[in-house]
Order: sequence, then C-alpha cells, then structure tokens
Amino acid sequence: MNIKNYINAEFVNPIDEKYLDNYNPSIGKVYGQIPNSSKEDVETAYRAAAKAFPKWSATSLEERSKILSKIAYLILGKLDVLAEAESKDNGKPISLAKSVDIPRAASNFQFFANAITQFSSEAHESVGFNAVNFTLRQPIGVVGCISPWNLPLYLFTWKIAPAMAAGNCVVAKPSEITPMTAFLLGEICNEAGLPKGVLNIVHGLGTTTGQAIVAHPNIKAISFTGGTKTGAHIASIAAPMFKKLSLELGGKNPNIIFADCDYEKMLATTVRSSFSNQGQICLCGSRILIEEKIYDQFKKDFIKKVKQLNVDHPSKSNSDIGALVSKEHLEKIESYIEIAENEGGKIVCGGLEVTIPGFENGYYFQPTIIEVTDNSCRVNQEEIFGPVVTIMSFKTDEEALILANDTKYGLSSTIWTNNLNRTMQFSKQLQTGIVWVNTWMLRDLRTPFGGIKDSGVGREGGFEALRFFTEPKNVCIKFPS
Ligand code: TXE
Repeated sequence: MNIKNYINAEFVNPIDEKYLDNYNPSIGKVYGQIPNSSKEDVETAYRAAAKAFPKWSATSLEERSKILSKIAYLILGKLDVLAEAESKDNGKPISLAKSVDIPRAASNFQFFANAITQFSSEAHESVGFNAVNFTLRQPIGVVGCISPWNLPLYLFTWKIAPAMAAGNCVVAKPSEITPMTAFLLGEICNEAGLPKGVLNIVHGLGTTTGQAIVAHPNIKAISFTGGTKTGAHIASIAAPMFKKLSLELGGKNPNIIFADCDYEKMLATTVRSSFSNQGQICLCGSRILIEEKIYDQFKKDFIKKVKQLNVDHPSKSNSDIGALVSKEHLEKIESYIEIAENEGGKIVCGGLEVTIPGFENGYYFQPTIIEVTDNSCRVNQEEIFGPVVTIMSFKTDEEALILANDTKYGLSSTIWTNNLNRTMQFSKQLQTGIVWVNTWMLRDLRTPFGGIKDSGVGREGGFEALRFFTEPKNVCIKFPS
C-alpha cells in the first residue's frame, strides 16, 4: 500500500515524487512506498498550518475538545484495523498493539480533550502598587512534532494531541520506518471534522524531511522523541533559532531488586519491563541490579521464565515477542552480543537470531540475558533498545544507588522493596525523571513525563505538555487607588 502526505486535509504525493520503501519486518519484505518529502513539501505543510492558525487558535475550548474526543472515539472504532497496521509496520504482536498502542493513542486524544477545558493560568495581585498581573497562555503558532518507530501511533498522538488542544497548528513527521498508522489517522481527523490545515503530516527521512521541519524559521517549537544523538543534533539547529524544545531521548534504566520485595510480582513484572515490545521501549529496565542474597535464586527463576517467552510471528495470538523493527536494528542488537562477549559478559539466556518457519526473512531475536560484573561495560552504558538485558549483583543500598546512577542517561528507574525508608531515599536520590516503586510503566497521563541527563530536556504529559505548547504572557494592569 502506498501512502501519501496529509496536507490541508488532503492526501497528496510529494512534490518531486520521491519515495522510500516501507518494510514489513515480520517477513522482511517491502510492502509499500512512502513519500520522501522535501523542504518544499514541508513548506507547503507549513503554509497550510499557518493559514489555519488564526481560526483554530480562536476556536472555543469546548469545540476543540469536542473534535479531539471525536478523534479518540473514531480511533477506538477502528481498533482492529489500526492494530493490524501497526503490527505489520513495526513487527510488534497484534495483541500488544490492540491492548496497548491503539487504546493509548485514543486516550491521548481523550485526555487532552478533557485537560484543555481544565487548563488555567495564574493571577498575581501586586499589593501596595494598585496593580494586578495575570498570565495569558497563548498557543505558539505552528509547531513541529517528530516521533520514533517503537510506539508509532502512541507517541505520535502523545505530541500532536496536546499541541492541537492548546490551539496550535501542527506539521508532524512520524518515523519513516513506521509511517502507516499516522497516515491512517489523517482520514480519521477528516471524519472527526478537524478543520483543514490544523494537522499536516509529512513523511520522509529524518535527515531531509525531519531536518526541514526543525530548521524551518517559522516553526517555533519542536517536540521530538528519538535517539540521543539525533536529539543533540536537533538541539544544535533549534537552539540558535531560539525555538522551544522538548526532547525525549534514550535510556539505560536500572531495575533495582531488593530481597525484601514481593518476589513473584517482581519476577513477572521484570519479565515485562525487560522484553515488552521486543525491549524497544525507552522505559524498559535494561540494567537489572539484584541484591546479592537473592541473586542466584533470581537468576535461575528469571532465566526459566524468559525461556518460556514465545518468539513468533506477530499475528499469532500466543506471540510474546514479535519481530524487531528493521534489519539494521537486528544487526545492531547482534553487534552488542558480540561486544558483550568480548568484554567478558556471559550470555546466560538467548543471544541468537530466531528463524520462524514460513517467515524466514523476518527479523526475530531471542530474549537475551547477559550476566555482567562491571557497570562500565558497554552493554551497561549504551542503549541497545532490543530484547537484551543485563543482570548484576550488589551488596548494599549505597552500592545499588551508585550503580543505578552510574550512566549518562536518566530517564526512568524501578525499585522493588517493601522498606519505606529505602523507598524514600532512592526516590530522592535516583537521577531519573521517573521512579517506579513495585511496579513498571504504570502511567497516569497527568504526571510529568521525561528524563534528565542525556535522556532529554523538558517534560510532556498533563498540564506540562499544555505549558510547553503555549507561551506565557504577563499582563500587568494598574488601577487607580
Ligand atoms: O532514531 P532517530 P533511530 C534510540 C534507540 C535506537 C536509536 C536510533 O537506541 O537504536 O535511538 O534509532 C527523525 N532531524 N531510540 O535511528 O534517528 C526520524 O526520522 C529531524 C530511542 O530510528 O532518532 C524519526 O522520525 N528529525 C527512542 C525520529 O527522528 C530527525 C525511540 C527518531 O529517529 C533527524 C527510537 C534529523 N536530523 C530510538 N534524524 C525513544 N527514546 O523512545 C532523524 N530524525
């Protein structure tokens, strides 16, 4: 199936008719073409957005909210079609797309449809000066949203929904590796009555289409999720242009397990936090740190459970682990197995490519556990972003904290303990934007989401996202005494 750009509510080919192949990773074959949009396509999208902005930004909150709710409703109505499309494009099990990705895309719209009606700003009375200040929260204008391939519609909508709710018009680019569900969203937006030009979707490579969005002089804010290197590059272009930037980047998240935890719950959740979505979630707990007294037991039980995970074609209802997103990504993961072995890491489970009968060209890999003893090794420091975790023991709380923080990343962390004091100490001292205690990926959309250190800048989620997508303006009114 060939997809098109969505500009001014119409589906159009790229101006210079250049296209890229779109792969189905579960069979390793091209199944369609996508536009490789140029600077001119981005300019056309920008103009449509700029034209729509005066009216959309003046549209009542109730009306904006109604349209976004309708989009949410229509997404859920197309749950099966969207889940199948997501799975085909990305390789993830259909069951996962159906239970997580697509429902969450709908929730993103519904959440911000509600949130915008509750969003407010502050007033400050300047006592003694006969003056009152209030803050106007105004939409920025045309904003750019760039999203990755791991949770395609989920992360795409996580950005565009608050942007539009706040009254902005959007030029958005999904990952060129997984563009399909964003394409299908265009039709849904038309059906929901979203005015033309409010959302414009251009497809193409990061280095051409994405770069054109970031460098566009009149696109004044960029919300980006992707690799840390790309984030740094985007910042180098956007910062001198004084653009607002929200960067949600990579992670190397510690999962810290203490002997006093609820063991069975921890074990089941750790399997999930390690291998959900083939380990391709920025929040996956890829460094598992285990208190020494339960290390051997944990290692044995964890390996046993991980060996039970079924790597299979994503359409199979019993597939726990589907295909990796691309051949390049599979090769990257394989290269890290070699790196681990060269560094003295011990592969205690998995480590090999999997051939699925009937789908021999797909990109499948065993869930893999590497035992390491030195936190400075590359597999403990670099983001692998696949079904690969490391295990390592620690003796004391102090040591666990040092190991957990000993990385350039700072996105999320998980701790398993029933000790309240320890919970508080770790919550305060872990250098991550999110700390989960006795759970993982339990998301409340009102909470601030994002990382510190090389995991990014800015926060998304809840009112934080609405603050990002608005410009605060102070108005000071003096009145006679
Ligand atoms: O991401 P990229 P890639 C990590 C993960 C992965 C690595 C590289 O470790 O292995 O990043 O993945 C667009 N200007 N994460 O190469 O390139 C690109 O088209 C503007 C973590 O696939 O960062 C896509 O839409 N845009 C992560 C988006 O950026 C550019 C999720 C992300 O692609 C651009 C994905 C440019 N110069 C990968 N270059 C997470 N945090 O969830 C690329 N893009």
